[in-house]
Amino acid sequence: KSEQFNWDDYLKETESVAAPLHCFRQSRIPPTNDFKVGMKLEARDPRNVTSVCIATVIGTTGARLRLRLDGSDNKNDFWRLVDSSDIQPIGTCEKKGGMLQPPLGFQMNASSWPMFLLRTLNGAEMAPAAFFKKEPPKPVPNCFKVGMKLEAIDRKNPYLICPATIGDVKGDEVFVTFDGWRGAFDYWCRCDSRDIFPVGWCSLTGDALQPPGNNVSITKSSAKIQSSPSKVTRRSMQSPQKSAPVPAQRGRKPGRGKPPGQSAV
Ligand code: MLY
Repeated sequence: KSEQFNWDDYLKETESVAAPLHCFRQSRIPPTNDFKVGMKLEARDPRNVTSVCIATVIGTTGARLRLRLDGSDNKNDFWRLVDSSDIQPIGTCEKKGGMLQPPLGFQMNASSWPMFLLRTLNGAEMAPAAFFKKEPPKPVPNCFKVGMKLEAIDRKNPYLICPATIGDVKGDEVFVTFDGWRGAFDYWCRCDSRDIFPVGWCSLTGDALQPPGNNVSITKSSAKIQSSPSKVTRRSMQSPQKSAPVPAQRGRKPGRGKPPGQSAV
């Protein structure tokens, strides 16, 4: 039996088409990932994007790196493509006349930063410049259409790449809906976002593509009722799921349960 997710079958089942390659800001052939765990590089702090910090490669997955900022905790890891403009070889910042900054939430006294920086770089294995690939050019204009299929990063669980459908298009933005997840993980992003990939991306990079959520039938309807008045209406129209993935985040009271983004798989 073929329990494994297969795009060809799935596109037929859902009578849908894959978004064309040229819609995406991704290279046609995914860049090779030569990075090794433990290597250091410079990375823009995702929580404070004006800062360039030192990061360590914690893991690699497909064309992406799992990164942790030196001096930060282990609760704020983030993932970047090897051709992301958010990462660069060590020394780049200084060459450009900039200064390396402590990460947001630097665990030590701010005054210890200069010494921390020296120590963290001393004897470190620095990722060679050749490992960093040039970011692909922006696709213009937005050529996504409602109903097109793609692979997208689950922003609440950013290590996951999942089958998704374009639910709406507005100007340079697209609404990414996650197949079988009843709207709980959907988001708007720019059409040139690095978080969305063409169908087949994961099989090229060797990344594990998540299967759609339980209620796959919803995918068809969500693609067809794209112009429904609101997300709330659409959600209430859907039948309950066997194992509800997660309550809608916006209705969540703070201090109860797991914070968004920390939910276990
Ligand atoms: N088990 C977690 C993660 C769900 C992931 C959903 N993605 C794949 C769209 C949860 O239910 O919150």
